[in-house]
Amino acid sequence: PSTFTHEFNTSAFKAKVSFSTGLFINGQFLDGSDNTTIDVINPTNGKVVTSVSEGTAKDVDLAVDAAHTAFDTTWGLHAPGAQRSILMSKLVALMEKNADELAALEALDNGKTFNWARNVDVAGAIDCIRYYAGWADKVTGQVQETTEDKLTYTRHEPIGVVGQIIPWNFPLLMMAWKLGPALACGNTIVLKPSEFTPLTAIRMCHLINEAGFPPGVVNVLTGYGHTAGNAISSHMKVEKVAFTGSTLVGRKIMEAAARSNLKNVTLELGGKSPNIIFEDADIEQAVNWAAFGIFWNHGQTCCAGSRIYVQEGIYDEFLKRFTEKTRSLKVGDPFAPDTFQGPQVSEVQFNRIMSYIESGKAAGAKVEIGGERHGTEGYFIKPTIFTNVDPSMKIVQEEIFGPVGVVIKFKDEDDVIKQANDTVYGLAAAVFTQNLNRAINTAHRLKAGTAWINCVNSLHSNVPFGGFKQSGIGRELGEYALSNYTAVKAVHINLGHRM
Ligand code: TXE
Repeated sequence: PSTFTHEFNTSAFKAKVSFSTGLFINGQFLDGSDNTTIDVINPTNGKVVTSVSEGTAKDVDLAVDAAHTAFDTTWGLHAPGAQRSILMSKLVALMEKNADELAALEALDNGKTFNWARNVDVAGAIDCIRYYAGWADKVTGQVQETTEDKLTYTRHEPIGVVGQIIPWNFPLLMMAWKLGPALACGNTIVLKPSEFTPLTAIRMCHLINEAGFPPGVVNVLTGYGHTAGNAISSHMKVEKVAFTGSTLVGRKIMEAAARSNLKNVTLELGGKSPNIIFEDADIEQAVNWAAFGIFWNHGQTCCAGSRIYVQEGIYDEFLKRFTEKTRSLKVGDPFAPDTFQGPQVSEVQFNRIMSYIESGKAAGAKVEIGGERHGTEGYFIKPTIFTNVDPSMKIVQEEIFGPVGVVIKFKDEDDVIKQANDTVYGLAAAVFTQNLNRAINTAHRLKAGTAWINCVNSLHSNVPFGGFKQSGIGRELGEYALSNYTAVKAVHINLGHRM
Protein backbone atom coordinates (compact mmCIF):
# COMPACT_ATOMS: atom_id res chain seq x y z
CA PRO A 1 0.00 0.00 0.00
CA SER A 2 1.07 3.59 -0.50
CA THR A 3 2.58 5.72 2.19
CA PHE A 4 1.39 9.15 3.22
CA THR A 5 4.27 11.52 3.79
CA HIS A 6 3.79 15.13 4.72
CA GLU A 7 6.00 17.82 6.14
CA PHE A 8 3.98 20.00 8.50
CA ASN A 9 5.69 23.34 8.88
CA THR A 10 3.29 25.55 10.77
CA SER A 11 3.66 27.53 13.96
CA ALA A 12 1.29 25.06 15.60
CA PHE A 13 3.01 21.88 14.48
CA LYS A 14 6.33 21.18 12.81
CA ALA A 15 7.13 17.59 11.90
CA LYS A 16 7.52 15.16 9.06
CA VAL A 17 4.76 12.59 9.21
CA SER A 18 4.81 9.32 7.32
CA PHE A 19 2.67 6.19 7.56
CA SER A 20 1.13 3.46 5.42
CA THR A 21 -2.38 4.21 4.17
CA GLY A 22 -3.59 0.69 3.42
CA LEU A 23 -6.75 -0.99 4.63
CA PHE A 24 -6.26 -2.20 8.20
CA ILE A 25 -7.33 -5.84 8.22
CA ASN A 26 -6.19 -8.39 10.78
CA GLY A 27 -3.49 -6.05 12.07
CA GLN A 28 -1.94 -5.50 8.65
CA PHE A 29 -2.01 -2.67 6.13
CA LEU A 30 -3.18 -3.98 2.78
CA ASP A 31 -4.06 -2.77 -0.70
CA GLY A 32 -7.73 -3.02 -1.61
CA SER A 33 -8.76 -6.14 -3.56
CA ASP A 34 -9.45 -4.01 -6.63
CA ASN A 35 -6.18 -2.11 -6.22
CA THR A 36 -7.98 1.21 -6.42
CA THR A 37 -7.42 4.29 -4.31
CA ILE A 38 -9.28 7.34 -3.06
CA ASP A 39 -7.79 10.83 -3.30
CA VAL A 40 -7.70 12.84 -0.12
CA ILE A 41 -8.24 16.55 -0.68
CA ASN A 42 -7.05 19.52 1.35
CA PRO A 43 -10.17 21.70 1.58
CA THR A 44 -8.17 24.91 2.05
CA ASN A 45 -7.03 24.73 -1.60
CA GLY A 46 -8.81 21.78 -3.23
CA LYS A 47 -5.50 20.02 -3.92
CA VAL A 48 -4.83 16.31 -3.50
CA VAL A 49 -2.85 15.58 -0.33
CA THR A 50 -2.44 11.85 -0.77
CA SER A 51 -4.41 8.80 -1.75
CA VAL A 52 -5.53 5.90 0.41
CA SER A 53 -6.51 2.33 -0.46
CA GLU A 54 -10.12 1.81 -1.43
CA GLY A 55 -11.89 -1.01 0.33
CA THR A 56 -14.78 -2.73 -1.47
CA ALA A 57 -17.20 -5.53 -0.60
CA LYS A 58 -14.49 -8.20 -0.96
CA ASP A 59 -12.33 -6.39 1.56
CA VAL A 60 -15.28 -6.08 3.92
CA ASP A 61 -15.58 -9.89 3.75
CA LEU A 62 -11.91 -10.27 4.67
CA ALA A 63 -12.27 -7.80 7.54
CA VAL A 64 -15.40 -9.49 8.86
CA ASP A 65 -13.65 -12.88 8.78
CA ALA A 66 -10.68 -11.47 10.66
CA ALA A 67 -13.01 -9.89 13.20
CA HIS A 68 -14.83 -13.19 13.71
CA THR A 69 -11.60 -15.09 14.25
CA ALA A 70 -10.46 -12.50 16.78
CA PHE A 71 -13.81 -12.62 18.53
CA ASP A 72 -13.61 -16.41 18.82
CA THR A 73 -10.00 -16.61 19.93
CA THR A 74 -8.44 -13.52 21.45
CA TRP A 75 -11.22 -11.06 22.24
CA GLY A 76 -14.89 -11.42 23.13
CA LEU A 77 -15.21 -13.86 26.01
CA HIS A 78 -11.51 -14.74 25.70
CA ALA A 79 -10.18 -11.38 26.90
CA PRO A 80 -11.25 -10.49 30.44
CA GLY A 81 -12.49 -6.95 30.96
CA ALA A 82 -9.37 -5.99 32.87
CA GLN A 83 -7.20 -7.00 29.92
CA ARG A 84 -9.34 -5.01 27.51
CA SER A 85 -9.09 -2.05 29.85
CA ILE A 86 -5.29 -2.25 29.94
CA LEU A 87 -5.04 -2.28 26.14
CA MET A 88 -7.45 0.62 25.85
CA SER A 89 -5.39 2.57 28.38
CA LYS A 90 -2.26 1.88 26.33
CA LEU A 91 -4.06 3.29 23.32
CA VAL A 92 -4.98 6.36 25.34
CA ALA A 93 -1.30 6.89 26.26
CA LEU A 94 -0.29 6.61 22.60
CA MET A 95 -3.00 9.04 21.54
CA GLU A 96 -1.70 11.49 24.13
CA LYS A 97 1.85 11.05 22.86
CA ASN A 98 0.73 11.69 19.28
CA ALA A 99 -1.97 14.25 20.05
CA ASP A 100 -0.43 17.10 18.06
CA GLU A 101 0.05 14.91 15.02
CA LEU A 102 -3.54 13.67 15.20
CA ALA A 103 -4.76 17.27 15.45
CA ALA A 104 -2.62 18.29 12.45
CA LEU A 105 -3.98 15.41 10.35
CA GLU A 106 -7.50 16.37 11.33
CA ALA A 107 -6.85 19.98 10.27
CA LEU A 108 -5.29 18.82 7.00
CA ASP A 109 -8.07 16.67 5.54
CA ASN A 110 -11.09 18.08 7.38
CA GLY A 111 -10.13 21.76 7.44
CA LYS A 112 -11.01 22.33 11.09
CA THR A 113 -8.56 24.47 12.99
CA PHE A 114 -5.57 22.84 14.60
CA ASN A 115 -6.46 24.41 17.94
CA TRP A 116 -10.04 23.18 18.01
CA ALA A 117 -8.94 19.78 16.77
CA ARG A 118 -6.34 19.55 19.51
CA ASN A 119 -8.56 20.85 22.30
CA VAL A 120 -11.86 19.25 21.37
CA ASP A 121 -11.54 16.43 18.83
CA VAL A 122 -8.31 14.88 20.03
CA ALA A 123 -8.79 15.72 23.71
CA GLY A 124 -12.39 14.46 23.54
CA ALA A 125 -11.37 11.25 21.76
CA ILE A 126 -8.73 10.57 24.40
CA ASP A 127 -11.22 11.27 27.16
CA CYS A 128 -13.80 8.98 25.58
CA ILE A 129 -11.48 5.97 25.20
CA ARG A 130 -10.22 6.54 28.73
CA TYR A 131 -13.78 6.68 30.04
CA TYR A 132 -14.70 3.38 28.37
CA ALA A 133 -11.41 1.76 29.42
CA GLY A 134 -12.80 2.34 32.90
CA TRP A 135 -15.99 0.48 32.02
CA ALA A 136 -14.34 -2.58 30.45
CA ASP A 137 -14.12 -4.53 33.70
CA LYS A 138 -17.42 -3.22 35.07
CA VAL A 139 -19.81 -4.44 32.39
CA THR A 140 -21.92 -6.86 34.34
CA GLY A 141 -25.35 -8.49 34.55
CA GLN A 142 -27.86 -8.79 37.36
CA VAL A 143 -29.30 -11.47 39.58
CA GLN A 144 -33.11 -11.76 39.47
CA GLU A 145 -35.01 -13.11 42.44
CA THR A 146 -37.62 -15.64 41.25
CA THR A 147 -38.33 -18.64 43.50
CA GLU A 148 -36.26 -20.29 46.19
CA ASP A 149 -35.51 -23.30 44.07
CA LYS A 150 -34.07 -21.25 41.25
CA LEU A 151 -31.14 -19.02 40.53
CA THR A 152 -31.48 -16.69 37.57
CA TYR A 153 -29.06 -14.09 36.38
CA THR A 154 -28.19 -12.13 33.27
CA ARG A 155 -24.91 -11.89 31.43
CA HIS A 156 -24.12 -8.83 29.34
CA GLU A 157 -22.21 -10.58 26.59
CA PRO A 158 -20.50 -8.86 23.68
CA ILE A 159 -22.61 -8.96 20.52
CA GLY A 160 -19.85 -10.17 18.21
CA VAL A 161 -18.63 -8.44 15.06
CA VAL A 162 -19.98 -4.92 14.87
CA GLY A 163 -19.92 -2.57 11.89
CA GLN A 164 -19.36 1.13 12.45
CA ILE A 165 -19.76 3.79 9.78
CA ILE A 166 -18.72 7.32 10.63
CA PRO A 167 -18.82 10.77 9.01
CA TRP A 168 -16.28 13.47 8.27
CA ASN A 169 -17.31 16.28 10.62
CA PHE A 170 -15.54 14.88 13.72
CA PRO A 171 -13.49 12.06 12.22
CA LEU A 172 -11.40 11.10 15.24
CA LEU A 173 -14.00 11.90 17.88
CA MET A 174 -16.69 9.83 16.16
CA MET A 175 -14.21 7.00 15.86
CA ALA A 176 -13.61 7.17 19.61
CA TRP A 177 -17.35 7.30 20.40
CA LYS A 178 -17.75 4.13 18.37
CA LEU A 179 -14.61 2.21 19.40
CA GLY A 180 -14.81 3.02 23.12
CA PRO A 181 -18.01 1.23 24.15
CA ALA A 182 -17.64 -1.54 21.53
CA LEU A 183 -14.16 -2.49 22.75
CA ALA A 184 -15.05 -2.11 26.41
CA CYS A 185 -17.87 -4.63 25.96
CA GLY A 186 -15.64 -7.09 24.08
CA ASN A 187 -16.86 -6.77 20.50
CA THR A 188 -14.65 -6.87 17.44
CA ILE A 189 -15.00 -4.13 14.89
CA VAL A 190 -15.12 -3.33 11.19
CA LEU A 191 -15.14 0.44 10.90
CA LYS A 192 -15.44 2.64 7.85
CA PRO A 193 -14.38 6.28 8.15
CA SER A 194 -15.66 8.86 5.71
CA GLU A 195 -13.98 8.83 2.31
CA PHE A 196 -13.33 12.58 2.82
CA THR A 197 -11.39 12.30 6.08
CA PRO A 198 -9.55 8.99 6.41
CA LEU A 199 -6.20 10.17 7.79
CA THR A 200 -6.72 10.11 11.55
CA ALA A 201 -8.58 6.79 11.37
CA ILE A 202 -5.62 5.20 9.56
CA ARG A 203 -3.13 6.75 11.96
CA MET A 204 -5.16 5.33 14.84
CA CYS A 205 -4.73 1.85 13.36
CA HIS A 206 -0.98 2.22 13.71
CA LEU A 207 -1.48 3.19 17.34
CA ILE A 208 -3.86 0.25 17.86
CA ASN A 209 -1.12 -2.11 16.67
CA GLU A 210 1.45 -0.35 18.82
CA ALA A 211 -0.80 -0.68 21.86
CA GLY A 212 -0.82 -4.44 21.33
CA PHE A 213 -4.43 -5.21 20.45
CA PRO A 214 -4.68 -8.71 18.97
CA PRO A 215 -4.99 -8.68 15.16
CA GLY A 216 -8.55 -8.52 13.90
CA VAL A 217 -10.04 -6.84 16.97
CA VAL A 218 -10.22 -3.52 15.13
CA ASN A 219 -10.36 -3.46 11.32
CA VAL A 220 -10.63 -0.20 9.43
CA LEU A 221 -11.53 0.10 5.78
CA THR A 222 -11.38 3.35 3.93
CA GLY A 223 -13.94 3.24 1.17
CA TYR A 224 -17.09 4.74 -0.26
CA GLY A 225 -20.49 4.53 1.34
CA HIS A 226 -22.48 2.89 -1.41
CA THR A 227 -19.85 0.12 -1.77
CA ALA A 228 -17.90 -0.56 1.42
CA GLY A 229 -20.48 1.06 3.71
CA ASN A 230 -23.33 -0.83 2.12
CA ALA A 231 -21.35 -4.08 2.32
CA ILE A 232 -21.01 -3.57 6.07
CA SER A 233 -24.63 -2.70 6.73
CA SER A 234 -25.92 -5.59 4.62
CA HIS A 235 -23.36 -8.19 5.75
CA MET A 236 -24.84 -11.45 7.04
CA LYS A 237 -22.03 -11.93 9.56
CA VAL A 238 -22.09 -8.44 11.07
CA GLU A 239 -24.39 -8.53 14.10
CA LYS A 240 -24.77 -4.84 14.70
CA VAL A 241 -24.24 -1.61 12.82
CA ALA A 242 -23.72 1.79 14.34
CA PHE A 243 -23.92 4.78 12.04
CA THR A 244 -23.42 8.51 12.28
CA GLY A 245 -24.29 10.60 9.25
CA SER A 246 -27.18 11.90 7.21
CA THR A 247 -30.78 10.90 7.82
CA LEU A 248 -30.97 9.81 4.19
CA VAL A 249 -28.18 7.27 4.60
CA GLY A 250 -29.48 6.30 8.06
CA ARG A 251 -32.63 5.03 6.36
CA LYS A 252 -30.54 3.03 3.87
CA ILE A 253 -28.58 1.46 6.71
CA MET A 254 -31.75 0.41 8.45
CA GLU A 255 -33.18 -1.01 5.24
CA ALA A 256 -29.98 -2.95 4.55
CA ALA A 257 -30.03 -4.31 8.09
CA ALA A 258 -33.66 -5.35 7.73
CA ARG A 259 -33.07 -7.01 4.36
CA SER A 260 -29.99 -8.94 5.47
CA ASN A 261 -29.78 -10.45 8.95
CA LEU A 262 -31.90 -8.01 11.00
CA LYS A 263 -28.76 -6.75 12.63
CA ASN A 264 -29.19 -4.41 15.53
CA VAL A 265 -29.02 -0.74 14.43
CA THR A 266 -28.12 2.48 16.19
CA LEU A 267 -28.23 5.77 14.31
CA GLU A 268 -26.94 9.25 15.07
CA LEU A 269 -28.41 11.49 12.37
CA GLY A 270 -29.06 15.08 11.47
CA GLY A 271 -30.60 17.95 13.33
CA LYS A 272 -32.04 21.44 13.07
CA SER A 273 -31.62 22.36 16.68
CA PRO A 274 -33.42 25.35 18.17
CA ASN A 275 -31.60 27.81 20.37
CA ILE A 276 -34.07 29.84 22.43
CA ILE A 277 -33.14 33.18 23.94
CA PHE A 278 -35.56 34.71 26.42
CA GLU A 279 -35.68 38.40 27.35
CA ASP A 280 -34.25 37.69 30.78
CA ALA A 281 -31.12 35.97 29.45
CA ASP A 282 -27.62 37.29 30.06
CA ILE A 283 -27.50 38.78 26.59
CA GLU A 284 -23.74 38.87 26.20
CA GLN A 285 -23.47 35.21 27.10
CA ALA A 286 -26.42 34.33 24.89
CA VAL A 287 -24.73 36.06 21.93
CA ASN A 288 -21.43 34.29 22.52
CA TRP A 289 -23.00 30.87 22.93
CA ALA A 290 -25.34 31.36 19.98
CA ALA A 291 -22.37 32.15 17.74
CA PHE A 292 -20.51 29.13 19.05
CA GLY A 293 -23.67 27.06 18.61
CA ILE A 294 -24.02 27.68 14.91
CA PHE A 295 -20.55 28.64 13.69
CA TRP A 296 -18.30 26.26 15.59
CA ASN A 297 -16.80 23.54 13.39
CA HIS A 298 -18.01 25.64 10.43
CA GLY A 299 -21.60 24.68 11.24
CA GLN A 300 -20.77 21.05 10.49
CA THR A 301 -22.10 19.89 13.84
CA CYS A 302 -25.09 17.58 14.07
CA CYS A 303 -26.38 19.46 17.13
CA ALA A 304 -25.61 22.96 15.72
CA GLY A 305 -28.01 25.59 17.04
CA SER A 306 -29.14 26.54 13.56
CA ARG A 307 -32.54 28.05 14.43
CA ILE A 308 -32.09 30.93 16.83
CA TYR A 309 -35.33 32.10 18.46
CA VAL A 310 -35.15 35.47 20.19
CA GLN A 311 -37.91 36.97 22.33
CA GLU A 312 -39.33 40.17 20.84
CA GLY A 313 -38.25 42.55 23.62
CA ILE A 314 -34.53 41.92 23.03
CA TYR A 315 -34.69 40.96 19.36
CA ASP A 316 -33.16 44.15 17.93
CA GLU A 317 -30.44 44.36 20.55
CA PHE A 318 -29.59 40.67 20.20
CA LEU A 319 -29.44 40.83 16.42
CA LYS A 320 -27.15 43.85 16.50
CA ARG A 321 -24.74 42.20 18.92
CA PHE A 322 -24.96 38.80 17.26
CA THR A 323 -24.09 40.33 13.89
CA GLU A 324 -21.12 42.12 15.43
CA LYS A 325 -19.94 38.94 17.07
CA THR A 326 -20.28 37.08 13.77
CA ARG A 327 -18.25 39.77 12.00
CA SER A 328 -15.42 39.21 14.50
CA LEU A 329 -15.04 35.50 13.74
CA LYS A 330 -11.89 35.01 11.72
CA VAL A 331 -12.15 32.72 8.71
CA GLY A 332 -8.98 31.36 7.19
CA ASP A 333 -6.01 29.01 7.46
CA PRO A 334 -6.80 26.20 9.93
CA PHE A 335 -3.23 26.29 11.19
CA ALA A 336 -3.19 30.02 12.02
CA PRO A 337 -3.58 30.51 15.76
CA ASP A 338 -6.32 33.16 15.55
CA THR A 339 -8.53 31.37 13.01
CA PHE A 340 -11.98 30.44 14.28
CA GLN A 341 -13.34 28.90 11.11
CA GLY A 342 -11.59 26.99 8.34
CA PRO A 343 -13.00 25.73 5.04
CA GLN A 344 -16.00 23.44 4.67
CA VAL A 345 -14.89 19.86 4.33
CA SER A 346 -15.42 19.31 0.61
CA GLU A 347 -16.53 20.82 -2.67
CA VAL A 348 -19.79 18.86 -2.42
CA GLN A 349 -20.56 20.34 0.97
CA PHE A 350 -19.48 23.81 -0.19
CA ASN A 351 -21.89 23.62 -3.14
CA ARG A 352 -24.69 22.23 -0.99
CA ILE A 353 -24.38 25.06 1.52
CA MET A 354 -24.11 27.73 -1.16
CA SER A 355 -27.28 26.42 -2.76
CA TYR A 356 -29.08 26.68 0.58
CA ILE A 357 -27.87 30.27 0.85
CA GLU A 358 -29.18 31.00 -2.63
CA SER A 359 -32.51 29.35 -1.81
CA GLY A 360 -32.86 31.57 1.27
CA LYS A 361 -32.18 34.69 -0.79
CA ALA A 362 -34.59 33.59 -3.51
CA ALA A 363 -37.32 32.91 -0.95
CA GLY A 364 -37.04 36.48 0.32
CA ALA A 365 -35.04 36.01 3.51
CA LYS A 366 -32.70 38.87 4.44
CA VAL A 367 -28.94 38.30 4.69
CA GLU A 368 -27.79 40.21 7.77
CA ILE A 369 -24.18 39.23 7.26
CA GLY A 370 -22.21 36.82 5.10
CA GLY A 371 -24.19 35.03 2.41
CA GLU A 372 -21.22 34.37 0.13
CA ARG A 373 -17.98 32.48 -0.19
CA HIS A 374 -14.86 33.72 1.54
CA GLY A 375 -11.87 34.27 -0.73
CA THR A 376 -11.37 32.65 -4.10
CA GLU A 377 -9.61 29.42 -3.26
CA GLY A 378 -10.76 26.41 -1.22
CA TYR A 379 -14.16 25.82 0.32
CA PHE A 380 -14.52 28.77 2.67
CA ILE A 381 -17.94 30.31 3.39
CA LYS A 382 -18.56 33.48 5.38
CA PRO A 383 -20.52 33.01 8.59
CA THR A 384 -24.05 33.86 7.55
CA ILE A 385 -27.16 35.07 9.37
CA PHE A 386 -30.59 35.16 7.81
CA THR A 387 -33.60 37.04 9.20
CA ASN A 388 -37.06 37.69 7.77
CA VAL A 389 -37.64 33.99 7.35
CA ASP A 390 -40.83 31.99 7.55
CA PRO A 391 -41.26 28.41 8.73
CA SER A 392 -41.88 27.02 5.26
CA MET A 393 -38.45 28.01 3.95
CA LYS A 394 -35.88 25.30 3.31
CA ILE A 395 -33.30 27.23 5.33
CA VAL A 396 -35.61 26.96 8.35
CA GLN A 397 -36.60 23.31 7.89
CA GLU A 398 -33.57 21.51 6.51
CA GLU A 399 -30.16 20.77 7.93
CA ILE A 400 -27.71 23.02 6.08
CA PHE A 401 -24.61 21.72 7.87
CA GLY A 402 -22.71 24.92 7.27
CA PRO A 403 -22.12 28.31 8.92
CA VAL A 404 -25.65 29.51 8.27
CA GLY A 405 -28.10 30.44 11.01
CA VAL A 406 -31.62 31.85 10.95
CA VAL A 407 -32.81 34.30 13.60
CA ILE A 408 -36.53 34.28 14.35
CA LYS A 409 -38.62 36.45 16.68
CA PHE A 410 -41.02 34.91 19.23
CA LYS A 411 -43.62 36.16 21.71
CA ASP A 412 -43.78 33.84 24.69
CA GLU A 413 -43.04 30.35 25.92
CA ASP A 414 -45.93 28.61 24.20
CA ASP A 415 -45.16 30.31 20.93
CA VAL A 416 -41.51 29.35 20.95
CA ILE A 417 -42.04 25.75 22.07
CA LYS A 418 -44.45 25.28 19.20
CA GLN A 419 -42.00 26.73 16.68
CA ALA A 420 -38.99 24.94 18.15
CA ASN A 421 -40.70 21.55 18.03
CA ASP A 422 -41.91 22.12 14.47
CA THR A 423 -39.23 19.93 12.87
CA VAL A 424 -38.72 16.32 11.90
CA TYR A 425 -35.51 16.37 13.93
CA GLY A 426 -34.94 16.18 17.67
CA LEU A 427 -31.25 16.00 18.38
CA ALA A 428 -30.65 18.94 20.70
CA ALA A 429 -32.09 22.24 21.89
CA ALA A 430 -30.86 25.10 24.02
CA VAL A 431 -32.53 27.69 26.20
CA PHE A 432 -31.07 30.91 27.58
CA THR A 433 -32.76 32.54 30.56
CA GLN A 434 -31.90 33.46 34.12
CA ASN A 435 -35.27 32.26 35.37
CA LEU A 436 -34.77 28.77 36.74
CA ASN A 437 -38.37 27.61 36.41
CA ARG A 438 -38.64 28.84 32.85
CA ALA A 439 -35.33 27.22 31.98
CA ILE A 440 -36.32 23.82 33.31
CA ASN A 441 -39.91 23.92 32.06
CA THR A 442 -38.76 24.83 28.58
CA ALA A 443 -36.03 22.20 28.58
CA HIS A 444 -38.60 19.56 29.51
CA ARG A 445 -41.09 20.61 26.82
CA LEU A 446 -38.58 20.53 23.96
CA LYS A 447 -38.61 17.32 21.94
CA ALA A 448 -34.90 16.68 21.80
CA GLY A 449 -32.39 14.17 23.11
CA THR A 450 -30.27 16.91 24.66
CA ALA A 451 -31.52 20.13 26.26
CA TRP A 452 -28.86 22.66 27.16
CA ILE A 453 -29.58 25.47 29.60
CA ASN A 454 -27.34 28.52 29.21
CA CYS A 455 -24.83 26.67 27.06
CA VAL A 456 -24.74 24.78 23.76
CA ASN A 457 -22.59 22.14 22.02
CA SER A 458 -21.42 20.98 25.41
CA LEU A 459 -20.66 17.26 25.66
CA HIS A 460 -19.12 14.88 28.17
CA SER A 461 -18.03 11.29 27.72
CA ASN A 462 -20.26 10.16 30.60
CA VAL A 463 -23.43 11.98 29.47
CA PRO A 464 -25.60 10.25 26.84
CA PHE A 465 -26.11 11.85 23.45
CA GLY A 466 -28.63 10.99 20.76
CA GLY A 467 -31.80 11.99 19.02
CA PHE A 468 -35.56 12.00 19.29
CA LYS A 469 -37.64 11.67 16.13
CA GLN A 470 -35.65 11.45 12.87
CA SER A 471 -32.41 12.41 14.57
CA GLY A 472 -31.67 8.84 15.44
CA ILE A 473 -32.06 5.67 17.40
CA GLY A 474 -30.14 4.82 20.55
CA ARG A 475 -27.73 6.79 22.67
CA GLU A 476 -24.00 7.18 22.45
CA LEU A 477 -21.68 8.00 25.34
CA GLY A 478 -22.11 7.33 29.01
CA GLU A 479 -23.29 4.10 30.56
CA TYR A 480 -26.22 4.13 28.12
CA ALA A 481 -23.97 3.33 25.15
CA LEU A 482 -22.91 0.03 26.70
CA SER A 483 -26.34 -1.39 25.94
CA ASN A 484 -25.68 -0.82 22.21
CA TYR A 485 -22.83 -3.29 22.39
CA THR A 486 -24.07 -6.03 24.70
CA ALA A 487 -26.44 -8.92 24.19
CA VAL A 488 -28.31 -9.81 27.35
CA LYS A 489 -28.52 -13.50 28.12
CA ALA A 490 -30.79 -14.81 30.91
CA VAL A 491 -29.44 -17.93 32.63
CA HIS A 492 -31.89 -20.08 34.63
CA ILE A 493 -30.52 -22.63 37.11
CA ASN A 494 -32.84 -25.15 38.70
CA LEU A 495 -31.82 -25.66 42.32
CA GLY A 496 -34.09 -28.63 42.97
CA HIS A 497 -37.50 -28.19 41.40
CA ARG A 498 -38.35 -31.72 40.23
CA MET A 499 -40.71 -32.70 37.40
O1 TXE B 1 -23.14 12.16 4.66
P1 TXE B 1 -23.33 10.60 4.53
P2 TXE B 1 -22.66 13.19 3.53
C1 TXE B 1 -25.57 15.35 7.08
C2 TXE B 1 -25.38 16.81 6.74
C3 TXE B 1 -24.69 16.76 5.43
C4 TXE B 1 -25.34 15.56 4.80
C5 TXE B 1 -24.59 14.90 3.71
O2 TXE B 1 -26.62 17.42 6.60
O3 TXE B 1 -24.90 17.91 4.68
O4 TXE B 1 -25.49 14.66 5.86
O5 TXE B 1 -23.28 14.53 4.10
C6 TXE B 1 -21.31 6.57 4.53
N1 TXE B 1 -24.37 2.71 3.08
N2 TXE B 1 -24.55 14.82 7.96
O6 TXE B 1 -23.27 12.88 2.22
O7 TXE B 1 -23.40 10.21 3.11
C7 TXE B 1 -20.28 7.57 4.04
O8 TXE B 1 -19.28 6.94 3.26
C8 TXE B 1 -23.51 2.77 4.10
C9 TXE B 1 -24.87 14.86 9.34
O9 TXE B 1 -21.19 13.27 3.56
O10 TXE B 1 -24.40 10.23 5.47
C10 TXE B 1 -19.77 8.13 5.35
O11 TXE B 1 -18.82 7.23 5.93
N3 TXE B 1 -22.77 3.87 4.36
C11 TXE B 1 -23.95 14.04 10.14
C12 TXE B 1 -21.02 8.17 6.21
O12 TXE B 1 -21.93 7.27 5.59
C13 TXE B 1 -22.91 4.94 3.56
C14 TXE B 1 -22.54 13.96 9.74
C15 TXE B 1 -21.69 9.54 6.33
O13 TXE B 1 -21.92 10.04 5.05
C16 TXE B 1 -23.81 4.93 2.47
C17 TXE B 1 -22.37 13.93 8.31
C18 TXE B 1 -24.55 3.74 2.23
N4 TXE B 1 -25.43 3.63 1.24
C19 TXE B 1 -23.35 14.40 7.48
N5 TXE B 1 -23.75 6.13 1.85
C20 TXE B 1 -24.12 14.09 11.62
N6 TXE B 1 -25.24 13.62 12.13
O14 TXE B 1 -23.25 14.46 12.35
C21 TXE B 1 -22.85 6.88 2.53
N7 TXE B 1 -22.32 6.16 3.55
